[in-house]
Amino acid sequence: MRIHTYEKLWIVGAMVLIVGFIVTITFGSVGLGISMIDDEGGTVPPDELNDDERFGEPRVEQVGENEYAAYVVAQTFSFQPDPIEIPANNDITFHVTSRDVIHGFYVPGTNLNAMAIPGQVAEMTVEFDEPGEYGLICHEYCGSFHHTMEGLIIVQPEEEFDLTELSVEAPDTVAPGETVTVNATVENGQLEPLETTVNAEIGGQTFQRDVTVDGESSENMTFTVESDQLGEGEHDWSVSVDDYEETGSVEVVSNETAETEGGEES
Ligand SMILES: [Cu+2]
Repeated sequence: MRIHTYEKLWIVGAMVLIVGFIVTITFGSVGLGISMIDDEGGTVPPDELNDDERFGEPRVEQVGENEYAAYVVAQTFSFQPDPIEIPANNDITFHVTSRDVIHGFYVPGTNLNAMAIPGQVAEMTVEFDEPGEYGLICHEYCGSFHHTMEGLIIVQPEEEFDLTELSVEAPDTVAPGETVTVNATVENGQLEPLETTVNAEIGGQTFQRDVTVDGESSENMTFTVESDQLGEGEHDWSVSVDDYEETGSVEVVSNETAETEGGEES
């Protein structure tokens, strides 16, 4: 059978087009690593978010080596937590839900894009290669201040990222003869132990303590100074660990003043 030259050309052209379509569609669905959000995240009753294990405290936590989870709650008209701090070059799985109405969760310039639906949890895993600040916007109309609803994702260089928290308890006033007790708690949210040094200063007296905080736990430490050594008046204190610092002041007041103040309070 003889096929006309033009017909051959059209057959070949049509074949090339068909193969081209298949390659394009396959590459777009597999090659780019873009995935659709399914219902794997499950459900959560929106009126019970405060008691929920995942969303009661919106946060970022480490779930494995180079793997983190970010639990995000959208509500009129903000995102929690804000900012969302994550390390670069790690797998971050965002779990996003809404407390009230439908919101959007979109990081412009990326394919991080989901709807935050009350009752539903959207799950998506991404990796940020470039440290920096990324804006987060709501792109589903959610009410009169929808246009103001935004958040921030801070991607820190991997080696600078930590999940350390410092909290300090100190008295506002002490009477002469009493001890000034400053309690500090260092929390390590990461899985690896944290070896660091806690520096404290109370009214010019300095303390330095090396601590090792196990993964996902915390260490308490106490710093004390006799108020007689400080003398009457106001004295500054500070406690610091790595880049975190808490400061305040304690006043040593004579007994009469302390009693009067106590009386006013009760
Ligand atoms: Cu909105």
